[in-house]
Parts: sequence; structure tokens; C-alpha cells
Amino acid sequence: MRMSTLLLLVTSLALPACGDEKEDDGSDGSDGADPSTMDSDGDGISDADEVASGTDPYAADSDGDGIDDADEAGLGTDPVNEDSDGDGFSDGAEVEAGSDPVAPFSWPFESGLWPDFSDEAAAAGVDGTRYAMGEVFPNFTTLDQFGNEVELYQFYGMVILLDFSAGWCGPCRQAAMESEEMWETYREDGFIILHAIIDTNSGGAVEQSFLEGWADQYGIHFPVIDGDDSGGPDQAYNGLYRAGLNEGYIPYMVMMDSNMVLVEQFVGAGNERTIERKIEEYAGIE
Ligand SMILES: [Ca+2]
Ligand SMILES: [Ca+2]
Ligand SMILES: [Ca+2]
Ligand SMILES: [Ca+2]
Repeated sequence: MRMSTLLLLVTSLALPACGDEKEDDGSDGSDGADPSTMDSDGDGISDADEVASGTDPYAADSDGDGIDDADEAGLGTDPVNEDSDGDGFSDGAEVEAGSDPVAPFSWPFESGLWPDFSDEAAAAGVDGTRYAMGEVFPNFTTLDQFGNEVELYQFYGMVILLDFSAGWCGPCRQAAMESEEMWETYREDGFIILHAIIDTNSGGAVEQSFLEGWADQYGIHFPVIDGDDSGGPDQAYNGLYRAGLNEGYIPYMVMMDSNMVLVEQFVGAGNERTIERKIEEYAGIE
């Protein structure tokens, strides 16, 4: 693909573009005398060099991500890919937010948006169908605390802790108190927590306002999701129950490795140290 883009650019340049279409005002310092030093878009990189490297000689910001080609070189980002690390956040948005544009597990953590690696999961053929230890966990889609759709497989490539909790469950709230700090410790190593709320304080329907309240109360910046959603996490909760893994106690947590394989489960609160050891093991932290 890169080659055909380059060929197109070469073709367009081979047309008499420089002399005919662009008035040479001498701003590139060449006086038009030497076409090889022309800098049509004034970004400090000559047209010839831009063609050679595949960037657009007529646009200072070839990929439109808010960062000029010359600055992308300094950042180590790809000047013809607006999202160099494929985490769903453009290079420009990442630089502005202070996250790392060449690290997929660094994203604007307080944006209320999550990375999306579901395409990578599909490309890798990840598609779980049953609930069992050592098996690929089935995908689900539900809503988060912002009312946005979120799916399990968008966190493919990360170590995932899926925590089933309920409003009326004291030990769940105790575990929730520790959760943000745990996530912050490991998130840039590729770790995500999903709090699936299966019930409110009184057994009423789990609504967005409850998820939002839960996130606010515990200072949570990872997804808090509707665990009562019958096509979503509720299916997983019941599937795990039928598989004999989940015995019906909460908090009940399962861990998936970076290949979306179910590798661990934890019952009750107070398992933080064990969970941290497992995160380190599966995320390959020395
Ligand atoms: Ca240029
Ligand atoms: Ca750019
Ligand atoms: Ca990015
Ligand atoms: Ca990033």
C-alpha cells in the first residue's frame, strides 16, 4: 500500500506541478532555481525528500493528525498514519493529552474513552465460544458509565480483570476501593479492569446513573459496565456459573490473558496481592 501511495505521489509530481501550479515566491529559499530543494508546503522538508519518504509534499501535516511531518520525525510517530500506535487515539490527541503516541497501552486515561483493539482480535481469529479455564473467553458488548458501547474484545492484547459486583455487596465495595490504584499501577503495562455491576443496592435495574455513581464514588477511570445486560456480561456471569467456575458469590473476578484466554478466577475481597502477582505474571512484568 505504501508503494502505491508513493507511486501516486511520484506520478503527480512528474506532472508539471511545481512550475505551473505553484507561484514560486522564493519563500523556500530556492528562487525556483533548483526544483530539488523546493518545499511546496513550507514544512521544512523538500518536495524531493517528501516524495522519497512517502509524505505529501503539498501538506505540512500529511496525515491530518494535527502534527506536522517535520515534528512527527522528532516524535518518532508515523507521518502518514494519524494513529501511529493503533490505540484509537490520534497522535495529535495523544500529544495534547500527554499520553505516549507510540505506546498502545498509553492513552488519554481520563478521557472517558477506551482503546479499541477489536480489529486486531478479529485479525488474530480470536472468537471464544465457551466458558472454561484455558479457553478463549466469549466476547460481549454492553454500555459503560458514560452510556457508550463497549465490548470485551476491544481490550484484546491486554490482561483483563473482569469483576462482577453489586451495589448491595459490601465486600464488592471494599474491593472497588482498591481498584483504581491497582489499575493505575499496571495500566501502561497493558492491564485493564472492567467492573460489571450485576445489581444495584436494592435489586433494581442497573442504569447508567448507577454506573456513573459507582465510578465517581471510587474515583474509577476504567470501564464500569452494565453487568445486568442479558446479552452482555450477564451472559458471561451465567455461563461461568453453568461451567461450575462461578459458585454465585460476589465479588467474583475472572482474569483473561493478552490472548483473551481465561486464566484465573478470584472469589471475594482481599485478593489484591494475589491479583497483582498474576497481573505481573501475565503482563510479563519482571
Ligand atoms: Ca515540504
Ligand atoms: Ca501529521
Ligand atoms: Ca494513538
Ligand atoms: Ca498511545
